[in-house]
Amino acid sequence: MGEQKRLFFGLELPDECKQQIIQWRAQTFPADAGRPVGADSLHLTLAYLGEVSAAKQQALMQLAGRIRQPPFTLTLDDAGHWPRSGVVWLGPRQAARGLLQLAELLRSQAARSGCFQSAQPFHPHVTLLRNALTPLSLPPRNFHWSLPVGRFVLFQSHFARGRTRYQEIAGWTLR
Ligand code: 2AM
Repeated sequence: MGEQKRLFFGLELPDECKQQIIQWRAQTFPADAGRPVGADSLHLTLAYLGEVSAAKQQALMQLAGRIRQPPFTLTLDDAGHWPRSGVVWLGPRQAARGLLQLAELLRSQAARSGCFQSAQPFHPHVTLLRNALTPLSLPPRNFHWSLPVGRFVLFQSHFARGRTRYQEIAGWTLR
């Protein structure tokens, strides 16, 4: 078997929004609350694919290229803490129908192509902190980002020198 890559479909966030989020995070959570995700790594995962062969990647990219769906708006107006996984996140209180449809389609295509898919329902989120294992008080929900989404991306996750980096390897326009 050839080399496998760790891949996932997701949404990139605009640079300006990433900068605003990291400023808000610094003002909102104490420095020892967890390990902050770097601005360049903030994203929203639509479908995690795990370790994927080159042949499976090609098949998944072909299916992604056939998706026809209009753009939608991603709202980030909720925050939460999952103490078991140590994740502090931002997400929508109510996910846009387009976001749910796109994730559902990518997740079902991935499952049919033989990628393991968790039985857990899709919970759209942008991970802000990792290793946040102790109880944390969440901020009042007085924040709101509203982001037009016209594109989704296939990312590769690289782990090197103790750091995870996400690299865009392909992208598709919503239309
Ligand atoms: P997380 O931010 O909640 O940890 C790259 O690792 C991306 O894929 C991250 O956004 C991560 O979500 C998500 N991810 C990693 N492993 C996963 C899994 N087993 N199931 C679903 N999503 C996963």
